[in-house]
Amino acid sequence: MKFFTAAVAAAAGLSAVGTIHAQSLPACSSVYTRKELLSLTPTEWSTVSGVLNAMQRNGWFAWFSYLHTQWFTQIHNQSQFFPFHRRFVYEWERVARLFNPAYVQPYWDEMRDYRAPATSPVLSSSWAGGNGQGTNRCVLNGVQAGWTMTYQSSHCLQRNFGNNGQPGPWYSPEYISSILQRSTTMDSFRSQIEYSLHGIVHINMGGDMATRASPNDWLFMLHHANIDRLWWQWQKAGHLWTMDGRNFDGNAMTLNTNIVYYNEPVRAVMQLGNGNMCYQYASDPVRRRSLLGNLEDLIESVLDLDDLKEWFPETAKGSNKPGLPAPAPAPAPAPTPVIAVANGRVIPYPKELPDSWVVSMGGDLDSAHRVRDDARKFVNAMKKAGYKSPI
Ligand SMILES: [Cu+2]
Repeated sequence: MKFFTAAVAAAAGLSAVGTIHAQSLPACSSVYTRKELLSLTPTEWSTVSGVLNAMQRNGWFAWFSYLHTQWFTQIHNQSQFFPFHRRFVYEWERVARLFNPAYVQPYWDEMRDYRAPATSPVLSSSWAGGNGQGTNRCVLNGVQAGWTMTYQSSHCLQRNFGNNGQPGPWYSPEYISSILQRSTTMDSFRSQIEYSLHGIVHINMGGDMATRASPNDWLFMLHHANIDRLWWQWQKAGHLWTMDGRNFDGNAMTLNTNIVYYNEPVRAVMQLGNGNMCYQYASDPVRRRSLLGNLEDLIESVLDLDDLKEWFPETAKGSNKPGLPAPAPAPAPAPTPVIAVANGRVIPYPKELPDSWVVSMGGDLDSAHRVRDDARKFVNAMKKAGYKSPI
């Protein structure tokens, strides 16, 4: 890609960790901020919904669904997962910004809503809309209400919430934080996220979201922006340039490996705020909401850490707290009530990915089972320690 060679020739920029890094691309001259969906202003939301309607009229939903379907087996279940999806959501946003430069891709803070996702305002008529209705499970409210999708064939946009219309529970912010703290390789981080939060949201929303053509549903972009945000949190916690594991062809994945379809090296998307990745994420809503400033403080304050060291190694170390970095100077979000720990609740077991779905998506059952068992053990350990979550 032209921009990449030019950028490399132009010399290395400052990396996010504050040292000159040979792998850095030049810093962006301006950076826009991806916000949580529910913190958009009415003006921002009308920009977004206007652009989505225009993109639908112009066939972009079909195009992105086609791409995701076409390359499906090469972008999941190995180390292409994070870089491909970062590039893919970025491309969506880039096209959207051609329609209206004010468009910025929002994300869904799915951890906030993990206990009962269907009750989230995100899935209400004011925003992304809710469960499909009738025999065909057509989505009839929200920004895509009554839409007819054209890929792969003409059909209404479908959702079919799992668990008899009551999807979830999903994965607690505490568990996601634990994954961020425990993972030391891209390969382990990727399979932990891919087979926990990533998979359950796809299968639990059902309909188009549970298929290879999931970008038909705009929830895909909200979901993958959140997944991308988690990757970035992990990167910022000492794994900025971490890339390992395997490519789809079995070869080692490196920073020089090309991203599937886009044919740009992985390094081109590694560092937000540099090169073409001129965006950042708004401060973490989980951090704002927790009683003591951040979840690790909370966990530390109410627990004998000896019991939980293996789950929260960084918290146990005391100092730097990856997973929940300091809030970026971002626009003020909608106020969220602080829930006292006294009203905290035991973390529920997350819903599990059905084997049949994992297999039908070409996934790896061993990985899925490993993550399932890990998540169960985590819930047991937190329960045993007497932990009650404020979220
Ligand atoms: Cu995907």
